[in-house]
Amino acid sequence: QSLGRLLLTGAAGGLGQILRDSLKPYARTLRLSDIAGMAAAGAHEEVVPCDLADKAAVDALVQGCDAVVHLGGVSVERPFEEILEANIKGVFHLYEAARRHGVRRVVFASSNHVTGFYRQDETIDAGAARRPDGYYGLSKSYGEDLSRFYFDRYGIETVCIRIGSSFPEPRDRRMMSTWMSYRDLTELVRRSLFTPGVGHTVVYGMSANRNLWWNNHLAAHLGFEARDSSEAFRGQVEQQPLPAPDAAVAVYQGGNFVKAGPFETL
Ligand code: NAI
Ligand code: 15L
Repeated sequence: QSLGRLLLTGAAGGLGQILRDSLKPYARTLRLSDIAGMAAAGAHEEVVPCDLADKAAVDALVQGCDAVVHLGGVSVERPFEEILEANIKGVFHLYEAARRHGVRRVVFASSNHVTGFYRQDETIDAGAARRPDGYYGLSKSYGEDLSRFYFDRYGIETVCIRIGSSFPEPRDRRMMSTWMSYRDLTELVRRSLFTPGVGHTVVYGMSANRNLWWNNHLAAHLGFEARDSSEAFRGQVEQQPLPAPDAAVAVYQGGNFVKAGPFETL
């Protein structure tokens, strides 16, 4: 399976650099975009710098693309004003451009922080009420609602991947549950791009870790089965000191995001 032109936003970021490489087989042309500097275009690549907060620039960016993997935006908890520009206005600009230019499929990098206030002793599925753990989580929650609206109104299909923690290795005990390998992420993105009739799907992005907090039965139609597991890293992670039992990182699924801020921006 291969697309004509696939747009990857956030291409300069941690996951963008990985997917720039791993999604190569799935599109004749990859259009890569970010506000930060990117490596020069290679074969079958186009590099198009763009600020997601600039509506006209995003409109031009999306023109000519068959599908979008939307990773761009602020990826951690920050003052609302920053999140507003990159994430909230940014995702609106992206879907408006998708509507105007007839894009039929978007993969939206949502986040576990949409449900970060659930406790680590709870198991939830994508039907659970959202409990965002900050402005960042709220912006991803908005992106999920916005993409639902663009499906209901205009038929643009979206898979929202509530990514857990996608890094080379889990960094702490919490990530033993939330970790997603780059290989598993790539496969989930591939299925999100090519599975027919996804409509509007919300799926958690994690590897086949031992203690999972999320159940993906509502996204079974994607046919995704993780191949990696954080277990391979348990020995090294458990050399770290145990956090206090009442520390946010040990209690809440969203870890320390639940206590970031408040930000005094006045
Ligand atoms: P990252 O912070 O490394 O990459 C995000 C990219 O977006 C950056 O290169 C940044 O320059 C770009 N960006 C920020 N503001 C922008 C703007 N106004 N216009 C255009 N580009 C802008 O984050 P990472 O880890 O690569 O994550 C990618 C996506 O996946 C993000 O949307 C993040 O929220 C989401 N995600 C990532 C997780 C992870 O474990 N890595 C977990 C959950 C969600
Ligand atoms: C996220 O949403 C962030 O983008 C990423 O940097 C990690 O903090 C991840 O969640 C996590 O919860 O570990």
